[in-house]
Amino acid sequence: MKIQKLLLTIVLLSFILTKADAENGYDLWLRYAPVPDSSLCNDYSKKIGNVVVYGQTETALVIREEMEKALSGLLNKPVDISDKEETNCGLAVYTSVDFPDINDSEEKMLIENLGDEGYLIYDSKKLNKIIVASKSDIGALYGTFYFLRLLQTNQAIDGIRIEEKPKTTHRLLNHWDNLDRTVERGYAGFSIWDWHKLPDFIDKRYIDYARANASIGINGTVVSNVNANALILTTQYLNKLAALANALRPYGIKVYLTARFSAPVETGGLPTADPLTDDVIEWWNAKVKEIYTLIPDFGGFLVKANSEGQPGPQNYNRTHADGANMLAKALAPFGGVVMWRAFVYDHNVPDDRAKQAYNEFKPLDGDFLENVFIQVKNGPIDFQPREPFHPLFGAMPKTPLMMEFQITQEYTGCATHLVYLAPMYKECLDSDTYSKGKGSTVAKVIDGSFEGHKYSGMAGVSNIGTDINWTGHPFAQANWYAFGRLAWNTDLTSEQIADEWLRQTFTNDQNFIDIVKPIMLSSREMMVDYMTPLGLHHIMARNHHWGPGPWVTGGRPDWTSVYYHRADTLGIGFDRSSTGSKAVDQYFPQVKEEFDNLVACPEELLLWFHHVPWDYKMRSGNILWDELCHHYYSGAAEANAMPEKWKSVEGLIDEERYEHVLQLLNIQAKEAVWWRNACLLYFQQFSKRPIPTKYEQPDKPLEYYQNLNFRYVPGIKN
Ligand code: BDP
Repeated sequence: MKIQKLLLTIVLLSFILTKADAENGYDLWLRYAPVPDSSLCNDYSKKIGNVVVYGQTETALVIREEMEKALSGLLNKPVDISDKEETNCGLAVYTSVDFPDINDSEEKMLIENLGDEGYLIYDSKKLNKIIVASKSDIGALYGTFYFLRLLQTNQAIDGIRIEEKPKTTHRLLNHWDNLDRTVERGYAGFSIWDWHKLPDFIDKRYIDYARANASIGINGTVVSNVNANALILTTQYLNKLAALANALRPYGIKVYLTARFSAPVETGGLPTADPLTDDVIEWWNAKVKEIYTLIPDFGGFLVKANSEGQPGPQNYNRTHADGANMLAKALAPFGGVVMWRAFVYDHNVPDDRAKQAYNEFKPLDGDFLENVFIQVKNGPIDFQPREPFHPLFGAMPKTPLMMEFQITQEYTGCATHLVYLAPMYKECLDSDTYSKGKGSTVAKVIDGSFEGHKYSGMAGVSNIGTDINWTGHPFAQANWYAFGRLAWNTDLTSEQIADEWLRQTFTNDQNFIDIVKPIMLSSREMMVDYMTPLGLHHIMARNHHWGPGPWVTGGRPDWTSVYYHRADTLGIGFDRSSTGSKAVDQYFPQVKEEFDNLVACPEELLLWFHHVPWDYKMRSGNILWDELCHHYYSGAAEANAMPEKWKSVEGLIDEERYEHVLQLLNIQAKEAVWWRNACLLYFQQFSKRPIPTKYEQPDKPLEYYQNLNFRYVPGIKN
């Protein structure tokens, strides 16, 4: 009797524990929860029947494993995956075109045309089965994930036909991870790269990281910080990197490194890192050779040079092109690329910081070798909640430009604010540069189709860390997901991505989707409203960048807030018009005209481009000051309404994540009010106007906010 009781307790306990474990967020959007609708589940079971995944490569093995895990979960019964044809097989995955079934068929040509990463999924009446097929095993892996997404989001699969290929060749995460495992601007714990235990210990996390990335089409990872440490290039670390590369390879993910420009001096013992010096060229050639001996498919280098104190070719009076090409020549024989960042600005140049990258790089268009990308942040300053698109997009037609988005929420609420960033990414991608006439969107510039560039790409600064749920905020997973989906296909909408992410990550329950999707979709605009409305930017606290700091002054001007908002008794905003800093001149005429003209300028960018009087009449009829108050108050009000909205989903999802999100929403609500009060009280000193009486007035004076001081905010070295 006693034993029976004990056994029962163990069973119950393990049930409770697995349940808790199952919903801590670790599984991301790959939860493979049972299909809730039993008739749909039966349909799937009947249709899919037995499954065959052809091929014996490591990737084919990975596909079999993923299929087994996914189908057993979704169909709620053990599903066997075979590597040879069985009778009544309803689903077949082909990892190359050399299989009898698709030989000579019209599909074969199509599959070839979809390229190495593309795939075709179709319901073949002739063969009486669903086929997932690609020229390569990696393409078949991507196709598998697509198919599984259909099931996870409970779509019909009868008669399906899907042709997919990525819009860009390089879809990369950029980890700003240091070798000591701190993460610059990381809010989800420490770096997942356990350098100390590599190469002998392969953390299961690496595999799950690879699965998650492959499922959204990410095909590369820069594992080290752009503020680089030359140590990563030493043989000791390269051996560790090789082990990591081996773990990620079956999932189609290549490893890349940041290259510290002064590495030949720091670890090579040379007296100089001048890129036109023979010894330096030889050092890099030998280093690259060594890397490729260990990692035959190494992706290449990402370089932050002559920016924020990082060394670069300008230390030796050489150009960015001299530096980038020297590395590119070393990498070219092995198929590697250089991603040279355009994020450069110099405090010695008294010019508007927003103009400097364009001024530096535009004249170099045509000087870079074929395997050099210029990697450009979405906007001309620095990942602010809202920026206009970077004027370099469209301005360097001879050079492939790689988009750099920030996924980690350095300026968008760290890991405590629910801010879905897809609308921000889309706003930039959909912006019309007019570089080739109307319709020359940023998306088209970066996909390389205008000029037929061999390479094209998108990079996202990762928000991943050792937190059990990877990203800190459960909803921050959506930003990782959205980045990958958009890097694959810039045409997807924020709404589509939110929908599929929610269904896979939480539930297909329509009640839940109807409540939470609108929260996600409006969250970015809400955050802009309570942080930096109407084109304000760079008014966050110094160094850690968490919370408001419109009063930040002193030190180098372009690291202060007053440099950017320019509030005075007359008005507020940075005059970048043709009578101001002339930053508008860097855009093509149609865009310039719009931004330059006070009346035509989109109000959401007004204070980015113009210094505007406090009593300027806005489109709403409000004067500017009242409109500013309106935005700050409506943003904070929306944030404060979120916890209540979220409470209405209680019981529709697991308790663990429900509670986790609720607590974070309460933090966000508080912090939105903090931003609102601090900014309005500060700007009020200049506007000398009241906060309209209809609003709840700030309950603390400005000094209170100015005196707040925080130590040990995550994301920086303290
Ligand atoms: C800034 C970050 C800084 C990065 C820099 C960069 O504050 O930590 O090193 O971007 O992109 O936004 O290089």
